[in-house]
Amino acid sequence: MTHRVHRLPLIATTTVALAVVVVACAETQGSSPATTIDAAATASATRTVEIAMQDIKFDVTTLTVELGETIDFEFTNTGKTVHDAFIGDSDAQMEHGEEMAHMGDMAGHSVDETAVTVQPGASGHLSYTFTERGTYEVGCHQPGHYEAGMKIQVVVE
Ligand SMILES: [Cu+2]
Repeated sequence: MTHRVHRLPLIATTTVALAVVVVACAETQGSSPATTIDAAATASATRTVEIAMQDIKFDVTTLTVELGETIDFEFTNTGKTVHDAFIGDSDAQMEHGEEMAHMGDMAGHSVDETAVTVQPGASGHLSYTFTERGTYEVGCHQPGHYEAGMKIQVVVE
């Protein structure tokens, strides 16, 4: 007796983040306004952004995020050379660039949770919560890459 294998269709990896914010409007007679929870109210959202690392650029150059939003960056290195991604403001980018330069072949000296290195053909993941308004950058700090424009401008609104 042959057992028939029923083929299940592959469910596309569509991630839909539904942020359901339920605001309970309790009428309060209190005189003092509620303590500020605005940031907390938006902090629950998580969004996945897929970015290809090419030689030598990211396929995304600008990204707008909401204050408190967490972005799951999914990098895929489609190029032929190693790339990395470091998140920070432009000052942090400069500092990180210098650190990388001084590191020489001591690469891997420290594991930085705001940076990921991705080999050709591989994928890398980075999660970051944007808690301050302003402009951030995601930069690749392989020699010459950031200078060549391999960066993403992230504007937090
Ligand atoms: Cu690069």
